[in-house]
Amino acid sequence: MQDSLNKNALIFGGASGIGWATACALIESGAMVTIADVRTPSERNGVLRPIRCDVRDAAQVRYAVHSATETAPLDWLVYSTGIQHYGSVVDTPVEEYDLVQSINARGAFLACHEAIPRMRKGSAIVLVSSVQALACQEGVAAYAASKGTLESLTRAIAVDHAKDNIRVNAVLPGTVDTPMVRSSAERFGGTDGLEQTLQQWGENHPLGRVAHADEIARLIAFLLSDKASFITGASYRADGGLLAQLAVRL
Ligand code: BMA
Repeated sequence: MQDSLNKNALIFGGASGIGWATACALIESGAMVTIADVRTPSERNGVLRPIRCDVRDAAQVRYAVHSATETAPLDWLVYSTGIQHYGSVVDTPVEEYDLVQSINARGAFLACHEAIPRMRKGSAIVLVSSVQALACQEGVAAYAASKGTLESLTRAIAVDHAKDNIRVNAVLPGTVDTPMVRSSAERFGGTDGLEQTLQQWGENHPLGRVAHADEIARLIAFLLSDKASFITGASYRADGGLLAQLAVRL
């Protein structure tokens, strides 16, 4: 990807899962990558800069954006920070709803709020939403609502900042093999049943398996790149066919 040489990228939630896979893909294509996360990535890489950032705190988000843009404006912003809590509207304590919204959705608002004034013309943003923004399982009220917010935020930013030539798109993954999904699988399948639970969840997808994080990262890298120069305000499902399928069997 020749057009990514020396691009300045900032990835919120870049220490693991889809964010980490995206960091690796962008670094491989020649970008400089800053990761803003509460955790530090387990692997090190020379061109990767980790910054500790709790996205619930506006001052920490501002610091992360300012640090990433000290020497150059931003070309690429990815928001991949996310947690998943389970419960219906009735079961979910309001504090838990606020926590999920704050990390999954309000943090994306803060990141864009700080970053957009520091982005070049021709730059791009990807927000990592979920298929659960469009259709959902039982018992994920807070998570589904937060992912829906990301999808509509994507369109709002795309419309407002088209004049600045900043593109914004949402990626909606199905089930992906990430620490977040593994901890859900452990919760529902127990440690012993973790792999089996992941396999069962994979079988819900027409392609018959869960995704690898780098399959989502490749879509994110494409949407950031100039190859996607006429794509903005769009939502891309990468879900192994999950939402294409009705639950009706012959
Ligand atoms: C993701 C997560 C996963 C889930 C998948 C498909 O966003 O919620 O736990 O398996 O959507 O519903």
